Amino acid sequence: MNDRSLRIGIACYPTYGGSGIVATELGIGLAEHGHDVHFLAYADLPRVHGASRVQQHIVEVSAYPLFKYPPYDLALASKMRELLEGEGLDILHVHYAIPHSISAYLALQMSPHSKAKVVTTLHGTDITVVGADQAYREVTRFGLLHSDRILAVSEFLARETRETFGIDREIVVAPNFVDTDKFRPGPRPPGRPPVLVHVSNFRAVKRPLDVVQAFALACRDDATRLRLAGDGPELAPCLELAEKLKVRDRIDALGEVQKVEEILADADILLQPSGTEAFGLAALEAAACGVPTVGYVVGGLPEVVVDGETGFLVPFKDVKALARRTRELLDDAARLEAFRGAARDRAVERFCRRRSLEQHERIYFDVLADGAGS
Ligand code: GMT
Repeated sequence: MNDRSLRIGIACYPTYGGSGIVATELGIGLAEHGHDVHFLAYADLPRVHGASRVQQHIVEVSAYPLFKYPPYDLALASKMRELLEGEGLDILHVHYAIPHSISAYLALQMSPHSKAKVVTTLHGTDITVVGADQAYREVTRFGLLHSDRILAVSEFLARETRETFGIDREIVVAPNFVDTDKFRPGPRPPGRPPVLVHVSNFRAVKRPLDVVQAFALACRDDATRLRLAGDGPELAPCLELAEKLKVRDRIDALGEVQKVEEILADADILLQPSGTEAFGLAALEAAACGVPTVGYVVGGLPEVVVDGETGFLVPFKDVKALARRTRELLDDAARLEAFRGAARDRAVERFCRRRSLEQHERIYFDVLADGAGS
């Protein structure tokens, strides 16, 4: 591999989970490999504080009475242009198609001397929900077609993208990854009651109400606890449902957790019955901690969780099956142990951080080589 140091711009949403985590962890890793990384986002990215060879640029959107909707995409394009010209970026890697890929296109148009290449990573709802919406469909397609490389976090998402937008270009699968040194199995103190965990932003798409229902069905009369990590609009309804089902006293609502690896390392099973999931980063992080996932067969989740080996995937909306599989695992210590080992091994072999960093560096050097002769 070419070992030249690159100047890489990374645009992302400053979110606690999903694409925000993937983008920031990727950038920090690339900087550790000797590249200079510039993050662009509309708010601070606490994870990058103190990292060397990393700078962050917060995109300010000025208000004006005429603007009912301040144009973030334009402010972002202007900031991107500044970095393309001022820092001489080689790569502009945008995470989540909307509006980042369109802003990148605009920024390149405004920087005629820049030879930077645009890489767009698709994360999920940018294609399956927002991008598929008639209001954004054509502009998303435009952003994709004008990216020099399109990456998707799963085979599922690559397929969905081709079908939704009628694109027959190559889409490279660059799966989510996990730091398997940080996310690792922890000691389960002997004798402590089993612990189920759910980690999400508590939006309807994550179906956390199904988690509470399955917990109530599977663990009606025992001491098993359910930990809910994260916050969002569905959390309060979940706790109301738990009261109604008389399991509230065995549920710990932890709110937004900074060190999710500690929560996962102390759990036995992750309950993750999302309605759609392009990949399922929480399931991967759990696997790295030796925690099997029980969820629905949706989207790219089967690429992360192998049914019957590293977890169980049941038909969508079948809460009874979710509860049954959970109970089965809790009652079969040998099987749970086998799943735990298999989940950890698969995370290390297929989805470790080093492998992903090398894949991204390869993609960057390839795309730069493509453009070198033109
Ligand atoms: O829509 C979300 O859940 C947020 C989104 C994001 O961009 O943060 O998550 C998506 O990206 C993650 C990281 O690539 C994937 O692991 C998630 O599966 C994906 N979520 C969905 O597809 C619903």
